[in-house]
Amino acid sequence: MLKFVQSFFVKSAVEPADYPASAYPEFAFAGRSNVGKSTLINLITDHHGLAKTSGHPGKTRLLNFFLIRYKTDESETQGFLQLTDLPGYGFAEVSQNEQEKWRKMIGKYFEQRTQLRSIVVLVDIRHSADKKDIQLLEILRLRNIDHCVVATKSDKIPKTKIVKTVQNLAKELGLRQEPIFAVSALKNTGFEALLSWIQTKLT
Ligand SMILES: Nc1nc2c(ncn2[C@@H]2O[C@H](COP(=O)(O)OP(=O)(O)O)[C@@H](O)[C@H]2O)c(=O)[nH]1
Ligand SMILES: [Mg+2]
Repeated sequence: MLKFVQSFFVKSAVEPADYPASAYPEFAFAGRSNVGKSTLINLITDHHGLAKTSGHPGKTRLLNFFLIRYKTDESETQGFLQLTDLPGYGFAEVSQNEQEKWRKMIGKYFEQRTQLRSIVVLVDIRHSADKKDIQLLEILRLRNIDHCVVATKSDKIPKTKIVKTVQNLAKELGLRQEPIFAVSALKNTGFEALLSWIQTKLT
């Protein structure tokens, strides 16, 4: 099992020239504002307050980079990886201009971040697939960028409905081989699958 031993906030950036120079394998978290990106990063790193969770959705407009020291218990190997908290999308009050800026920032990141191993796309388990999520997944498929989907807030629906809901979401989102994991930050469940999936991308 992959364990995150230590985690640090490195920096925020918009332009590629300002990204951290390190070349560690990187995993980025994307999704609508308020879907639970920062919460998920805090949970898997077991570092409360590492990524800023906010009651003001849509406020974070930067790429936030985190450095993680990890261990795996099987082989006692350790190393470093990076996580990126991508700015959320899909807020109605955000202007065309802001949306365009977001698209450019993300586009450059996908294009230029060569150590990017995979994108974790978060969707809220309570909602059926929305246009913005589908668009992002289309971009990832078109650019051949590895990705998976995490359905957040699984504590908000009855346990018995989780499997079926996740299957429906996968269909609506047009997933093919990509896995989809249901997680709950409140109940602290579902993370093992995501972590082992990240682990497979490290070597
Ligand atoms: N019930 C529940 N609430 C969650 C979960 N994950 C996140 N939240 C809440 O959703 C809100 C937005 O989370 P945040 O991580 O800031 O979302 P972000 O904008 O995507 O980074 C916060 O109030 C979190 O406490 C979850 O698994 N279950
Ligand atoms: Mg956030």
